Amino acid sequence: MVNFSLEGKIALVTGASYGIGFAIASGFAKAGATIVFNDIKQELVDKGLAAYQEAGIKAHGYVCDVTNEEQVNALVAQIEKEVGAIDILVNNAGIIKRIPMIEMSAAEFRQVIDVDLNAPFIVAKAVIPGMIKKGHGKIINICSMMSELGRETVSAYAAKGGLKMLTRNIASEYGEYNIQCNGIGPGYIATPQTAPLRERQADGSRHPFDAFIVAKTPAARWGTPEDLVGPAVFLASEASDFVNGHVLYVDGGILAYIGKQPK
Ligand code: NAP
Ligand code: GCO
Repeated sequence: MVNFSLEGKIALVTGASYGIGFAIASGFAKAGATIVFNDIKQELVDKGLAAYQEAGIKAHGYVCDVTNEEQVNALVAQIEKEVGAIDILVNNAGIIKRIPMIEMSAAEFRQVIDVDLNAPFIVAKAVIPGMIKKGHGKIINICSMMSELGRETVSAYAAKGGLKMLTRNIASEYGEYNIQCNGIGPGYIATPQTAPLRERQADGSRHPFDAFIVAKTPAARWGTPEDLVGPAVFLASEASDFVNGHVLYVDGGILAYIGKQPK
């Protein structure tokens, strides 16, 4: 019998007060997991706790900046004490800066790399010893179309290409401890992060980028955070115990598609 259940598992989803992280954590809870999440500010954690409660989910929320190794180590120790050792980690917290590369400061570039690549390293490093002790663990890194593709203004999001390779490195180094590390590469998903790309124009028409994405996606729509739930539950469950170092693109077909032919 294939086992997709997360019953009895403890899952830490970073930056999961809303958006993709919230949807994945909520899906994990429905599959039986105990949910722990963090966010960078108390007000976001409070907002998240209220949203989980409204969804009928008992979640544990903590303030923690995932780029800060000391804070992350303290968070993991606190979770182990108050909730239990972590079985599933989703490195979801992320940022993007849309700035033409020659106008971007090195400090801005570093900030994106810090949250989107250094932080998954820091958090994974903190939870792996507990997973080794338990004899199993699942790490899911939230990658991107930009793990494979380039586009104007998002040079620092190259971090997501690095995150794909970090995924393969963790899988290579800790697979023998029954730890599977995989990525999910979301396509274009309607969340606050992508809201500026979907804003209506002054004349009420669609943002040109919005129309571009719908045309570029065989599914002919933006994804929703809920589209990521099934793939995430699969990668967190025993059903994927021999899947390691893979990035599962959940993109409505973008990466498979050459684009619409001109009329
Ligand atoms: P989002 O709406 O911006 O949510 C990300 C969360 O992470 C926010 O709560 C954010 O807090 C938090 N965060 C940022 N920096 C942090 C830090 N240093 N420590 C702790 N938490 C921090 O993003 P989303 O669209 O749901 O995206 C979630 C993940 O998917 C990100 O890694 C993103 O890059 C990735 N992704 C998104 C899309 C998409 O189309 N939306 C596609 C592919 C990949 P603040 O609100 O304060 O920033
Ligand atoms: C952008 C977008 C993307 C998406 C996503 C695609 O400006 O191109 O924000 O980077 O958020 O990561 O997978």
